[in-house]
Amino acid sequence: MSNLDNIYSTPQQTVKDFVFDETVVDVFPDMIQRSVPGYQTIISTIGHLAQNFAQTNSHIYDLGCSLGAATLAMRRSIQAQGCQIYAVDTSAAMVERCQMHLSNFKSQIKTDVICADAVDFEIKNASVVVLNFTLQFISPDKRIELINKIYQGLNPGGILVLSEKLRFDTPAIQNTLDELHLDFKRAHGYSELEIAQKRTAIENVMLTDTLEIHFERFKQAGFSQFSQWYQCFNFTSMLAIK
Ligand code: GEK
Repeated sequence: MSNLDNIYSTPQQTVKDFVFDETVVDVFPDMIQRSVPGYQTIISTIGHLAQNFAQTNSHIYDLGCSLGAATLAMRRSIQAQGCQIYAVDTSAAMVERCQMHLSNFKSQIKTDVICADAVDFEIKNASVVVLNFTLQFISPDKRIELINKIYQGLNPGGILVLSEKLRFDTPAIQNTLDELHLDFKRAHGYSELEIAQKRTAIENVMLTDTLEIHFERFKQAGFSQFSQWYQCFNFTSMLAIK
């Protein structure tokens, strides 16, 4: 059982920028399930895709792993022999809890949980790379560098799974999908105060791109085969195959 997210339930004099610290780690599973439509579907599909695309003796990367939900799903489903998973996150609090969490589940697949910036982390001999709601927290000017590096580090036939919250250029679509997302959060018990304070906390920290920008970046990096495989409101998951 995870702790309930009530971080923004009481009025705060000044709402500070959101950080992935100890307080967030404590409530993270509850927070992400109640905030991201389709999160569980995306996690289990990442497991399924890893089962289909993991190559023998290759590396699997979960960049921005948080508590390791995608890593766990992949460890459960990969059957290819000799795979090594690297779960990477910049938050020391996340990495520590992720290590504890993963150690509760037995697996044949070697897994290293590492506190590092995905932008600086070496990617090589990769068959599966996951950026599950991480790229939106990376500085926009570093994003192309990261996607380039992933493309270069992927083996032929390897995949990148990229899940993101989307921004839309058309105001009516932006407002409608945003409102549907807010209704999703209300339906999961978040109050107007919690929604408003979280919005203030995250607005300088999570900078979303349009679908067109993501696709353009894939192309620039060298991917010629990519698509969304999932969208619910303003949340999507994309698949790019080298
Ligand atoms: C999940 N993937 O449950 N390098 C590595 N990690 C980073 C970086 C960076 N430059 N910047 C931020 N992070 C997870 C959910 S959460 C999404 C991912 C969310 C990390 C950050 O510390 C946090 O743990 C994670 O990316 C984003 O499948 O909270 O909306």
